[in-house]
Amino acid sequence: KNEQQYLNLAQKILNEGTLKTDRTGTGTYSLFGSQMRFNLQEGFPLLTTKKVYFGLIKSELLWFLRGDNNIRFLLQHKNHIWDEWAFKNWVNSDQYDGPDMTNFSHRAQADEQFAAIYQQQKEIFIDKILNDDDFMEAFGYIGDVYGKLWRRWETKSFTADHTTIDQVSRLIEQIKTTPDSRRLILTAWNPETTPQAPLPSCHVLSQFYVADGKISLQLYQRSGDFFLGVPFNIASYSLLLHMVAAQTGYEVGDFIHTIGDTHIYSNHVDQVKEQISRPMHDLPKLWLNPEVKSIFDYTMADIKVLDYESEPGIKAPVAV
Ligand code: UFP
Repeated sequence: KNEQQYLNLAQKILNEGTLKTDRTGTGTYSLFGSQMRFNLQEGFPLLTTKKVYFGLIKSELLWFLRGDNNIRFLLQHKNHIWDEWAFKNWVNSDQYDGPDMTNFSHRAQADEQFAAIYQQQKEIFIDKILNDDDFMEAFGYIGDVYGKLWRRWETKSFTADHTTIDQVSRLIEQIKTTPDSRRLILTAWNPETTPQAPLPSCHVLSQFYVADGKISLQLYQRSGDFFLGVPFNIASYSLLLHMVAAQTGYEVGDFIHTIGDTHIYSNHVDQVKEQISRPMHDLPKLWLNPEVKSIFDYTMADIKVLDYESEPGIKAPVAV
């Protein structure tokens, strides 16, 4: 079963991972270089050993495909997965004059009183991003990552003529015209600008491959939070592959997930053990509205997961 690979790799990280310090100060069990292969013909790999919120995956992918890198669209879809990263822009700026937010993520986990103050500031922030255009322009962007790089990569001559490259359109065109190509690449790492983003892209490179009437995708992810991030990432790129397949006339093949630093945070170990001990259900199916004629025209209602049965969600603190 597809999901078994995820559970096996989780167990392997716990057994063989090196206990390592990390940027967030949390500590992780980490392996370098891992791979899972999901045959999408066997079902859509939305994990069933815990509930994974597919709505968040959909709205985030639609946001990338819009070429958007401002969190307003996500907030309009009640998606809060990128809030902390944009919030950082604001509290580190000279326009912020609220209570001290230094190291907000750690302090909110350790101190209830601070957590309430932080929550209040976050709500102010969200409200302003949604309703104040100048504020949204000043603090809503998350830098040169996915959306921006996928659809609006700035060329060498950008400063003079504003020319950008739409990698996704080119990719779809290339798949249609030269399916045998070994250059079907989508990159999300610009060495000039990405390192300065509040969260530099985790999904650095995607490569597509066509054979036997099927299209496959391999993702290279530089860093994977195995418990919280990776289940989302598997579903997100599997969804992208389904969309690309639908728009180029191929069946779906494999989603191959290659991860560099593959880690379990030390404060997720109990949750991972709990998940490994749970029974699996059959994987759900993905439905895409067949009327949609361009990869850029999907809306939330055009994408559905059918027959999703899962064990309940498992809570765990996010390392920021
Ligand atoms: N992370 C993921 N998947 C994502 C994403 C982030 O696993 O899609 F955006 C995790 C990986 C890591 C942290 O634990 O977020 C990013 O930290 P760093 O930039 O130090 O790798």
